[in-house]
Amino acid sequence: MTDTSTTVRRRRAGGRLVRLVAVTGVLGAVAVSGPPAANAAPGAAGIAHGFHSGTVTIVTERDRAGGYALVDRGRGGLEVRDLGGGFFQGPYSGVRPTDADNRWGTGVADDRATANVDAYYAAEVTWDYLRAVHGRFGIAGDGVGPLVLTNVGEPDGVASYEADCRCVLLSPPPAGSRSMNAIDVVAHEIGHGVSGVTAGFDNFGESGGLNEANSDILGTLVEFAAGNPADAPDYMIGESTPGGPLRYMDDPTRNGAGKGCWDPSLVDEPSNHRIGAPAIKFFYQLSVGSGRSAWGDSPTCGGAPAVTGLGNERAGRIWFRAVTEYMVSNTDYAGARAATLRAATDLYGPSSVEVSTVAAAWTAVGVDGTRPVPPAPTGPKIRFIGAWHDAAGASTYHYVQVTHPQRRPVTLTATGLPPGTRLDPGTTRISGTPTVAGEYPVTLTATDPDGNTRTHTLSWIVA
Ligand SMILES: [Ca+2]
Ligand SMILES: [Ca+2]
Ligand SMILES: [Zn+2]
Repeated sequence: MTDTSTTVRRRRAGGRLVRLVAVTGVLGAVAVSGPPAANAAPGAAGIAHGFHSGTVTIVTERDRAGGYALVDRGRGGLEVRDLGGGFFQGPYSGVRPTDADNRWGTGVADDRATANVDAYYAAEVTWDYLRAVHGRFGIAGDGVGPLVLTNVGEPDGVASYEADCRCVLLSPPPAGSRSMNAIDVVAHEIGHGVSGVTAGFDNFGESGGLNEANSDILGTLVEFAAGNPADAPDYMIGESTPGGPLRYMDDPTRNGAGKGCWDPSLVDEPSNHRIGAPAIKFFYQLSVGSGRSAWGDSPTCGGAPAVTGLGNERAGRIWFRAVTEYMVSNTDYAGARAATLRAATDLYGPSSVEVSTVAAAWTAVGVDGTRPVPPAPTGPKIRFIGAWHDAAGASTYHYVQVTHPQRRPVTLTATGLPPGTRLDPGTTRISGTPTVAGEYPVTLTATDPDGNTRTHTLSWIVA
């Protein structure tokens, strides 16, 4: 459940890139111009027997061999690729799982085909939630669906997000156990993608905590929106994963997963999930309210007054607008309070019950509005990238994550690219087939309309 985009995960041996999994076929996720109509592409109706999701309908497509593949053109080409226990080697890792009769999985917990369709279905319902509720077409709003890489050769029980390729990475289910591939977990990871291209949270301190909290909140909102009887909605995170629930939103102290109340030492907590704990409790109270209910039992902090919740729809709109429009890389808890108040004011007016509820719910987790909000950075920001690793002759792509705290448009340029690659016009995606091995220092420059620029240099290693 981490955002690992700053980590180089590709395994190397003897200084050379090792491809542990053969690359077969060409990835289908291509940029489209403008948002597609819902389910515009003719898909095939498949039946998935998931473990987490039960028996559900999915949309697949026919593959060249006459079977079906887990590719959904009506949802931005979102796709599952199965790494078969191999290591992540970039977006073309692994193979497309196929099925001859479009009836997928067995529903058995540790069956890998079942894990694949659980992940695929979860990505589909996440797409639907973003589109239907927020009018957002995919992670970056550009109509491109996420890529979900399953059965990644990582320690058991890993779910992560890789910003380079807009990939969700999921471990295989341990033998005799269940996968991580539930709706709230997959939506959590996709949530890292959405916040990554909007708020662009720093991955440390209170901003890092808000990054994790945002993903938990989106995971829960998607779980409610899916309305899947096999995964009854709740305010727990990862309740059907091995060892779950990972976190309780009503009261994160319930399983020792974090503090329920903000205090100045919160940033000393040992993980971003723990630093985010008061924010998931804030959201719970904004939606459900404080105290005891069918959904949980959520105490207020420091004797703060009780909170009457607004429900998921209004709470979700406020939170999503705050993250995508107002939160920035260094937003802390004081800034999150200010951003959500601003979002609620936009949506419901300055003297609305929604605004007063946002204030009450933050106060109820110890964020009372008395601390100053740190000033936002100015100008574009390029997320730190250490290196890219690819092989000569193999097609690839990388997304550069560029954000702007003032939400201004940004133009990206790139120099020093390996022969055979280019920056796709009008995007932040660099793609192609590098033809010549070598180590290329690539300079990325982001410029906004006011002439603020940011440059970043990375090493692109072509083996
Ligand atoms: Ca559930
Ligand atoms: Ca849940
Ligand atoms: Zn996470």
